[in-house]
Amino acid sequence: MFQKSRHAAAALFAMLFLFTAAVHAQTARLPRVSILATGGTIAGTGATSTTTVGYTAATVGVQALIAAVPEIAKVASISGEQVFQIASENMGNEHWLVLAKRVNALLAQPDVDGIVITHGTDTLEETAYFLNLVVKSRKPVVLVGSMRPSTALSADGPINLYNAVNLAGSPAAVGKGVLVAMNDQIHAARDVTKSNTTTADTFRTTELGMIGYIQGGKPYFYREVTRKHTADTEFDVSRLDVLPQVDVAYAYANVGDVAVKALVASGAKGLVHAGVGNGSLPAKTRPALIAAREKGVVIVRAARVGQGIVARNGEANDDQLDFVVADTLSPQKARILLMLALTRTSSTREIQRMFHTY
Ligand code: DAS
Repeated sequence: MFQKSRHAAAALFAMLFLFTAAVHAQTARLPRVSILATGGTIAGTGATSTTTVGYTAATVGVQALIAAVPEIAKVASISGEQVFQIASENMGNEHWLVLAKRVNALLAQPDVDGIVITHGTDTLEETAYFLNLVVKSRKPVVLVGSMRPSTALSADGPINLYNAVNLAGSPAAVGKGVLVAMNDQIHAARDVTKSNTTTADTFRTTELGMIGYIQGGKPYFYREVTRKHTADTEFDVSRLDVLPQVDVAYAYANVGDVAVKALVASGAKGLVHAGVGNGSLPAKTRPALIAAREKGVVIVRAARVGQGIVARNGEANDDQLDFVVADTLSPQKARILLMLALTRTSSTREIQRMFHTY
């Protein structure tokens, strides 16, 4: 009898030891973050330390970016991949499809806790929103860039990258959607925009507000987005090799219909009109937009102003014209949502639902 109880006690002790060791390993384990590099200023180099414009973007490789910030190794277990090496003004639909598929493949791996994407700042907000609509995971995906090249005095890339890795590895960032980490701030992909040509504080979410800060490497969240994203998305690009052509026509005083007609003639399946004010349609442009709609092109009324809701049936009778309104999305982001919407439907009723959902 005594022999049996000794064995039971030993077994219990062994189980307790293994459990404690497992808990310790889990809590001691650094988060596993994959860094996907695409180019941009964060990978840029200038001729001198004071060259903050007129430098060359997309020259430094992902391993060099990681090696330049050895502190990263203390906060995360890192892997790095060079997906592209481009200035982001050259980012295209084909790049987005490659990137999205790679992100989803990595996030499906149990040994990946989060992803950082280093990216040029010019179209960073667009890539972030595209991924916000097609990533099929609640794990953090963080986009980061810099406004000064790696060779510059007070280059902002290293601290931005350090912050982004901390954020991507943080449980607090899970389920928040695709995030942009720049200048110690956390922005949601849907509403952030690049607001200044050259300053380090260029990324702003002017009226709807950024959602948190990163201070001392730690993220602090103060709000959450209300629109659907990532794991709740209805869009799936896993089997797509091409996206429908959707373009943007910009309005201004004295504008005519040349751009609209040319874009439709080039094969646009959707057209975002970046209207003045509340998405107003200039009289010289309106007939061409109506003709495009009659040809089956889906028209989205957006506004060039940058903030506010484009009111349905406000500056135009959208019900009668069978147009869609962009809600608060910028023209460049409305283009992204319309592209993805057209991979699922041509129904303007359904597309308008999508613009009120994402
Ligand atoms: N040309 C810019 C780009 O690649 C450089 C940058 O700001 O990242 O977006």
